[in-house]
Amino acid sequence: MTSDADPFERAAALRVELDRQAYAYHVLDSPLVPDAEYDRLFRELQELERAHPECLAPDSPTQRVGAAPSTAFGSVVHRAPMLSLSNAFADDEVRAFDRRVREGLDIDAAAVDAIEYAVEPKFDGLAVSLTYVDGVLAIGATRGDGETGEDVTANLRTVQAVPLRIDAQRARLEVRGEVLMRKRDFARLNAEQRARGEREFVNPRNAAAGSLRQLDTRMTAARKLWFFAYGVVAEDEALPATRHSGLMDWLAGLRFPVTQERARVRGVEGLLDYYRAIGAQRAALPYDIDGVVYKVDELALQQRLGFVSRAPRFALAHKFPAEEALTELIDIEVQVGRTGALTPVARLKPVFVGGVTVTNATLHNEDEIRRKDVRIGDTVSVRRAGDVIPEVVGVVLARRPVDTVEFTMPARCPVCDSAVLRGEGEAISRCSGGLFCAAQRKQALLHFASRRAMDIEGLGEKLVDQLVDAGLVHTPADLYRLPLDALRALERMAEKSAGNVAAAIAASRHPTLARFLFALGIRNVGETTARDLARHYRSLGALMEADRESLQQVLDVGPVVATSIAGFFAEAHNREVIEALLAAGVVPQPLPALEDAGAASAAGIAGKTFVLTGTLPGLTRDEARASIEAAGGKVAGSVSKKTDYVVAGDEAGSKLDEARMLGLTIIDEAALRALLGTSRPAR
Ligand code: JCF
Repeated sequence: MTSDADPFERAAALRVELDRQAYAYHVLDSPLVPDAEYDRLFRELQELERAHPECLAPDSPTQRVGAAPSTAFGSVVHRAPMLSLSNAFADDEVRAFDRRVREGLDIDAAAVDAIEYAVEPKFDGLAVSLTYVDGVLAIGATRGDGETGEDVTANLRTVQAVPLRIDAQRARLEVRGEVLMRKRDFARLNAEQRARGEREFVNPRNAAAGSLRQLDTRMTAARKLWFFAYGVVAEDEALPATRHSGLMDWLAGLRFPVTQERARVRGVEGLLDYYRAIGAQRAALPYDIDGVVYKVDELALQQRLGFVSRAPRFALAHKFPAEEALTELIDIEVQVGRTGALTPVARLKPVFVGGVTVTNATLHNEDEIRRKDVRIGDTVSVRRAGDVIPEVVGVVLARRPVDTVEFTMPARCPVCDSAVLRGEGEAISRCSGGLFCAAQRKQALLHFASRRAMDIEGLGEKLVDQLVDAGLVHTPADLYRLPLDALRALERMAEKSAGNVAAAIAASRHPTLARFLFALGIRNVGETTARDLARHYRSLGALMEADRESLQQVLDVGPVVATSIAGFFAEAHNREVIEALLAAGVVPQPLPALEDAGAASAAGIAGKTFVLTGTLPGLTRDEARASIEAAGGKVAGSVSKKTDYVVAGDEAGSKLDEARMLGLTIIDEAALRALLGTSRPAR
């Protein structure tokens, strides 16, 4: 919308737009824009009407509290209006609130901690009223416009957290609270919607609203909704408490769900401390909240303070910064992650969201971009919740310019120019550059050096970062050509540890073929597959020449694994790295077959006592026994304190339980094979 010099025209345009958005939100349960965008336009209209009272119109959206009730449900006229709360965003507004409260109660200005407040999270759901007559839930209603709501009694009866009957000795009780959908149930619902090819909900609140307002209450019942009580309407009968917090305790005693996060604090500093504490917990809470609510705790004081127009003077909603905002998507770039995954990232016109200025947001993958129909040049909705990476959640199609550009995943890695591959049925595209790709280098080096691969002690994350950032190491082969001086020169590298690392690198020159293959970091080749490949091909050269058909002869290697192995060795960069490793003196040793494990002088096994229990996936009991004995170990029939290892397979029974009781070392087949296949003692 363009800004217009004529306030009448601008106000009219804002009303049309706000009505359109409100209809989509309240009646269709399908918002067009984030709440913050609606609020922004709403405030603009409010300010315009304040500055130019001649523009004010009785049909302005500013003149009502909520939306018109939809016609699908019967209506309920609230006995006492369902009010809204005054909002605050900044600390200063909270200070002003506390000051007004104290002034309104004629409290000495110096008594800053005079007021005790009941505080709780502000649930991001929809407000409802529950009326119990003679202890039985008789009427359940939405807030509607505050005066008249929808009769959703039958729907609310399906909500498990709402008591249908209460043990209160009163003719009539009206409890108010919030219906919401917990995050976990929301995620599950959307996954189901997606699987059925149906529309997903934008957020838990809209899902809750859509679920509660189902004409078929079986639909409501199928969606898991939750309820929190936060108030009691004072009627003829005296209230059983003198404080708000006491009322909440009473409601809890009647089995109404009340939040665990509620508290009582003193003074404005208490309010602000609570705000920050809940803000820090926000992402971890099982339900969405959009701020915190402060209420003067003492009911008598609440009554003295009274109301301003539509909101109580004794309460305040202190809102968190909006987690969603609109901005322009300037470009889509592709980032290469540490595992080679290519992630499309949106470059955005800077926007303040979730309390920070955001300029990049993830688009996850190619399919997500298609599904959301995001194009370069679009106005998009960006979400940043907690410390989670900001993401593009959707497009405002109504604002799409004519010249948007669609995104295509590049065919070659933007970092290393290797081919980009995307497996059938997979969402993620990956760079096939492996060890060669700079973006993957650090992770690949760490994996290469890890204990179960080349086992280079001391080559951890910090050192790898330094080596790569200094341009000293591009591929694992470079490790074996590192001058000691270069290591010494690195920051915080003491003389002794530089020597230790150099020694560890040198000592890793004779890995088993299996460890070497595992260290290469071929996708889908874990320790077990690496060992099976080593046993099958016996030499690196033979494996490198193997085609997909031959590879599938290997135990447990199917088409997917065969493709990734063949693909890895087909990439010229990977062959170069391997050649460089060999040239640098790295000589993989063929894995000794199980039957000649004894020849490997298995120090991890000689003299040790083993107990076998359960079914091992790839070895019979006799094979395992023979291999252990060939390596100088003993196999016992029962577990005792003298047992060194319990080898547990599937459906291991009481021996495993005993082993746990005795705190013995329990290993699986892979670990047994590792012991058999290495000449080093187990650690
Ligand atoms: O979300 C809440 N915790 C909450 C919302 C608590 C309240 O006491 C409220 C509310 C919304 C309106 N009171 C009103 C009047």
